[in-house]
Amino acid sequence: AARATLAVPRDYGPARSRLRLSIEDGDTLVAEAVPAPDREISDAQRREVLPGVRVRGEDDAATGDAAVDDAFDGLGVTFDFYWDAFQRNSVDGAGEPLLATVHYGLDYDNAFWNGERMVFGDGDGEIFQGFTGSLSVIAHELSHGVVEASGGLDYTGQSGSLNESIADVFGALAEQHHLGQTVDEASWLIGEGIFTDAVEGRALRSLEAPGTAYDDDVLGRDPQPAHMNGFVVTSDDNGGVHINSGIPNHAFYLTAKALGGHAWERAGLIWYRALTSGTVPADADFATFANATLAAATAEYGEGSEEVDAVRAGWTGVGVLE
Ligand code: ASN
Ligand code: ZN
Repeated sequence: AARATLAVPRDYGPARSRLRLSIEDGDTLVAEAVPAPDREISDAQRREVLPGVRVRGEDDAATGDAAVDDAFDGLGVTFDFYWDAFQRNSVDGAGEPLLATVHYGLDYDNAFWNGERMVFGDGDGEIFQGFTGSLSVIAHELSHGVVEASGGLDYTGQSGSLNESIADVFGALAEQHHLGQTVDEASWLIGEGIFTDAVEGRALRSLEAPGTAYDDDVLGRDPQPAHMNGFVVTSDDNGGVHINSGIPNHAFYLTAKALGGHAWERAGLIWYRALTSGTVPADADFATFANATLAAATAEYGEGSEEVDAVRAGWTGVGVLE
């Protein structure tokens, strides 16, 4: 006889993000309820006013406006990634609607999460094209919401760099998951394709080789370090949150490469478990988060496992742990 269960499969994270409805016949999984996203895209019509005009809801057909439709599709792909990889249902783990505004501002060269929604500029057309053109950027912004819902990381100094890095890690993983890429096939880039052809650069950031994503007359050189010996002390950019994120980004890359295969399955799961463990304070520094990933790897895979070794080697490789 078939049996329906509402199971809590893991002993981490907020309970509401772990509920999973399945129907089993003996040991056979007959059916499983997979949650669906609830997306709403608004158009700021090139003004810096939020939320703008609602232009597409979950049940609406494509609009023909690339920014609207790319945002809609990118949010769906990111939603599917979080569910498939971590059984997380949306930003808050409880099916929170995914809200985005596109065509924000005039020649606006950025995208951001404002605590409630994702916001995307069109770019100035000289340096940047529209920010919805990159799945890793869309997934990065949504992941800022996941970080916030997991207790948050203060957006300054090392905790701010961790916030940025975790958004990059899951931004990259959402793209890799969508494309079915292994660690060796992945680009490890954030924001590939959003520069115009006039810019000497591949992307905004590289987890594989921080500091090499661009080197351009106008933009300058990618300032990211890949090791603590290059840590940048600055008051710009909230204490260099988009600069020093290169260090934890590269620790993740080293961990994932050591494990091989699909990065979200083990390295990504460990980072996710650490983020949602409730043991990472909002003012965590790199070492605190590194130790949380070690604890998560130990809980998930056991002491002395290759996963624990890979995580430790990742953080020692960038000079965060000894
Ligand atoms: N695109 C940037 C980010 O999401 C915006 C910012 O500086 N917060 O990190
Ligand atoms: Zn960010």
